[in-house]
Amino acid sequence: MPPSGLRFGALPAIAACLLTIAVATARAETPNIVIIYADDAGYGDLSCYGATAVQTPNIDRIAREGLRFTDGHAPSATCTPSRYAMLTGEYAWRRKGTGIAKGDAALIIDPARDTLPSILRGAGYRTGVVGKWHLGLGPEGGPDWNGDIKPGPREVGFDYSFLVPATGDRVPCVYVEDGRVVGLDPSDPIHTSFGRPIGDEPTGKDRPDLLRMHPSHGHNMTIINGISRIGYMTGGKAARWIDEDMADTLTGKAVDFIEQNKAAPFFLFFSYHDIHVPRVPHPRFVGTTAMGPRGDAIAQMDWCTGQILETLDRLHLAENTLVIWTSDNGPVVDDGYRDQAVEKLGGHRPAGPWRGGKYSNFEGGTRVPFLVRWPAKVKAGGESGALVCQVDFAASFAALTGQSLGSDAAPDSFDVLPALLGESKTGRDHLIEHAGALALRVGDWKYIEPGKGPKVNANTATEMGNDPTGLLFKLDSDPGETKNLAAENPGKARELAEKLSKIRADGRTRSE
Ligand code: NG6
Ligand code: CA
Repeated sequence: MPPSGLRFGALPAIAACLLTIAVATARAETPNIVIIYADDAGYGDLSCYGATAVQTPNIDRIAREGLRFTDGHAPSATCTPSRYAMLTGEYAWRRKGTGIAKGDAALIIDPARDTLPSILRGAGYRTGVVGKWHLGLGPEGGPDWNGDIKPGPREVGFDYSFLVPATGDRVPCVYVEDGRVVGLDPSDPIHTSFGRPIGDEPTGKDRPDLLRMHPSHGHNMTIINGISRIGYMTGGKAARWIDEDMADTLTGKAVDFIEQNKAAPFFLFFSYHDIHVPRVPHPRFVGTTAMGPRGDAIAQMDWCTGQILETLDRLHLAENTLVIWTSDNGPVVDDGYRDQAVEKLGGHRPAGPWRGGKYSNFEGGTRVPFLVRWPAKVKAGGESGALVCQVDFAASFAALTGQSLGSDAAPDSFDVLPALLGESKTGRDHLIEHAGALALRVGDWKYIEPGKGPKVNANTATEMGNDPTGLLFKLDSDPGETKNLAAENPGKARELAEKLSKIRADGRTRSE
């Protein structure tokens, strides 16, 4: 064949290719994306989901101006695995070492893999994370708090980071900005231990007289700011945070990030400490609810949300900013401090209509508040029953911004963008919920695999959903998971158990 024939023969393929690129580009959009990620906020903790004992007008505004999901999920019933799954698009239970991270854990995300921020960075976004991290920092062996702390957020796709490194109740109680402890005096280096005690600072165990908030379980090690924590810490005195100021500090950094990046498309992962323990809101929120510190922390969290919305308004960015408001796991009332959360709960139901809460295989473990607002695209005031999960953000936002995912990337993330934008009532066709055991949701059915452990967590009083032979529920007729149908419907239980085994063995659920 003459060379010219070859060229002409290739033309249709080239044209098809160009067309595909054109279509992809035409579809690609780059709104700013802000994920507001609450810690331990339950489905029933917001007034837009039915709470009456506390009002959340700013968060409610997101619901009013956007879309409110009733079957939106965190990937897991605790923090570290949920965050891991949201940022990587991979279910955390597939990876060892993704359980609740110690305060000195090494970075648990492999920097070689694609992540939600790296995908968006590839689409031209400036990416930032402000707030609770709890995904480990530093190389194997853990971080050197006194040097350059890496790998960390930068290595997994964030241009900017300002972190609570682990949790509010774990040492070290310092902020880490772009890999350095903020305000560290080099002559007072930081050391931490999660095993043997170190240093001679008082602990909650030995000096309860020094405490202004007492532990109910655990949390009896080094006392920082009058509150004993998980883990021992020495040094870093000038760098230690004041719990009361944390919400203001983090909100200030989040607002700065938006202001500094208003010209580019930006992705901000704003990860609250609220309403995790220790609940120590700023004095201006103390007593604003009748529920004690847990209710007051909800009020504070709502104020923080308002600051973000006001910033978007002030900078005329609201119209083309996609705001998601959700939580890393379900609610817990007593999570280790005697802070009156139990005594003052009254009729408030933190998990709303769902059974269980944080740590639990029941719906309360992962079914969380889930709001999406994007005025340019999403109709205001909608409600959606589509099954969606934070693990889907990677594939969905890749699709939104015209990025293609490698076959190894985000293996459990589905493109549910039409559901997230309210264009479709259908989200995923199935979902794995993860607590102690795994549960599989398909349609109205939910199967919880056999699980060891107590039926009720003795510390937190959470109903765990553990059962030695497994549980089967039909959520349309029994949303509260009260009637185990496994014995009367063994065929369905077996079918779902087999599907769950296959999902586990396959190592991925996204096929393309
Ligand atoms: C638990 C802590 C709990 C909380 C949780 C992590 C004890 C007894 N309990 O081990 O207080 O810190 O870890 O919460 O120490 S999460 O939201 O970050 O997953
Ligand atoms: Ca949490």
